[in-house]
Amino acid sequence: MKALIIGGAGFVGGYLINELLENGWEVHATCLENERISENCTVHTLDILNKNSIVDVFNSISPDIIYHLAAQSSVAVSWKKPQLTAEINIIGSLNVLEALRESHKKDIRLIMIGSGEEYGYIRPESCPLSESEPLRPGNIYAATKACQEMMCEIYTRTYGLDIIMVRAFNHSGPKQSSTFVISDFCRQISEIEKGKKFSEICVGNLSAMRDFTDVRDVVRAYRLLADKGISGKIYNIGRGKAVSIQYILDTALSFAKTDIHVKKDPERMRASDIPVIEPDVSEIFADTGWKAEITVEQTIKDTLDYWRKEQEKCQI
Ligand code: A2R
Repeated sequence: MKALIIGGAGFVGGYLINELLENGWEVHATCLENERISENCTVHTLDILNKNSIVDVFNSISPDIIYHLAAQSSVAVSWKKPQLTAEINIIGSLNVLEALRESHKKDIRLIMIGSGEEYGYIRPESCPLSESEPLRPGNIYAATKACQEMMCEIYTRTYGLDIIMVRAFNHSGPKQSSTFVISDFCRQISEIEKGKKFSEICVGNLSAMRDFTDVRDVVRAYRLLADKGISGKIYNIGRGKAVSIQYILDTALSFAKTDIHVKKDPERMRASDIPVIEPDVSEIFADTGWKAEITVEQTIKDTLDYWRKEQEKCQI
């Protein structure tokens, strides 16, 4: 199997490259000019805002599977940079779809990565959210991902393209940017342990409940979907069990080697925060047999160990 990963230099990209290589796939991955991919695959430079260069990459590789990961992937950044988020996530994804249509290669399968954020303003009683639940995005990032998915449905229906759409719920693990909550808490703890920061952890809204899956489980789902997913279908990917951010904080603090005070930081409160998001993951299980295996506690522990090693590196 030959895969092309668009946006391979990001957090998920590195894990997906390794997951596919370990399973004997030929792997090509793209990154922006200023990025690097250290994994052992063939690397191409690509900005998805340049449609013609996407066509060139598709034609030169002729992949069986394309994973589209390139995105402005942060909700927090989307509040600050809504235009940039819309440009990359909507125009960029449209460019990928157009390039695929123009390539006239109907046997390429595209796996389009969307987000659990797309569900947006849900009623708690709607959880667990099935894929048929109406989308009511609550932030710009979510709106762009919902739009990306709608465009995919149009291209599937109109041009017969083979596309699988994913709504990935929160995923985390070592190497994730500290703009995401587990990584943020673990990084702060590692800095406090090293004496680089006063022994106070800054937190935002702790009552929100989110569904966290380890990134290593998520990329296994992406691999299985290439083979077993049903064309034109949308799949939730998550654990199927939301936990509060308070629980994430308490678990991370339970691994800390020193006493840490908790400080509420108004800067970290979102302009709009949805109380509970939890998926129904029975569709992906039925079609691929996938379910999350790594516990949230393990993800937090591994992420904290990662940040501790990063602190050691800074000392050298
Ligand atoms: O923003 P950067 O410099 O970190 O680069 C990101 C890259 N990217 C682009 N690639 C090609 N053309 C563009 N115009 C463009 N703009 C940004 O996509 C980054 O290297 C990659 C996305 O990786 P992350 O931000 O680390 O996202 P992650 O966690 O790997 O999530 C993968 C997918 C995304 O579609 C998320 O929205 C979804 O899973 O949850």
